[in-house]
Amino acid sequence: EAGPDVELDYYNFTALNFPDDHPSRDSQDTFYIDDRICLRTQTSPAQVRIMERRQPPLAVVVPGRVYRNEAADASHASEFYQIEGFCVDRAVSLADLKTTVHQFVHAFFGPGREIRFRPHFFPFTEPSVEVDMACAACGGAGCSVCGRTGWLEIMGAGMIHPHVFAAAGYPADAYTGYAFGMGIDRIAMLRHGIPDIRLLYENDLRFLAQFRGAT
Ligand code: 2U9
Repeated sequence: EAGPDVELDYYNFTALNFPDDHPSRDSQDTFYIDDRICLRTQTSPAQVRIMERRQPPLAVVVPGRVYRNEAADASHASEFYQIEGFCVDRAVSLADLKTTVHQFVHAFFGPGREIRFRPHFFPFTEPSVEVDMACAACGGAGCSVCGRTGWLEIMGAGMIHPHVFAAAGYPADAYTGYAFGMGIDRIAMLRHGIPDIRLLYENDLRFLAQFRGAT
């Protein structure tokens, strides 16, 4: 599924339980068209729109372009891609989230890759976690690729906040759901050893030729 790149700040922030004074609402971080309309900073607003239209059980992924008003460097671009997924039903648990993430990591990065959940905070999930996978360059011992930690951050995730269900019009306490989000660019960089995100956007054929036939 997809949603609009140009979003109401209601879907991008308010329905996702961001407080009115949250720093990411600032025009230093978000591109505004006018005082109600912005370029989406994540794909989650599309998922709120899906929940408004459809009742659980739901299992949906939303890939798409997102926008951030911040300086570009080797790991940040003002436009990049995310893929977010969510699953809502009666009795969906954090264990279901962990199993799903584990299966993704094994399929995409190879079997036997360890993952860990670190506690984190997002307005739209509670509890929230960041997910790390063991660094393949050093096998977890610590090296320059993983900043000596042995771990690489690959996504954020958590259990959907009850305020988000309320914004979508779901009855209180009827459902639970997990959600996850990752930067596609970052995941591709880790998989292919790409050192600078900007290489993905320059369309230099000498860079692109190495991916001929790649999956
Ligand atoms: C709904 C409710 C909750 C999606 C989620 C993240 C955590 C997350 C970042 C990863 C790197 C954005 O590209 S990034 O900067 N995303 O950490 N996203 S949970 O949560 C949702 C989605 C939809 C209705």
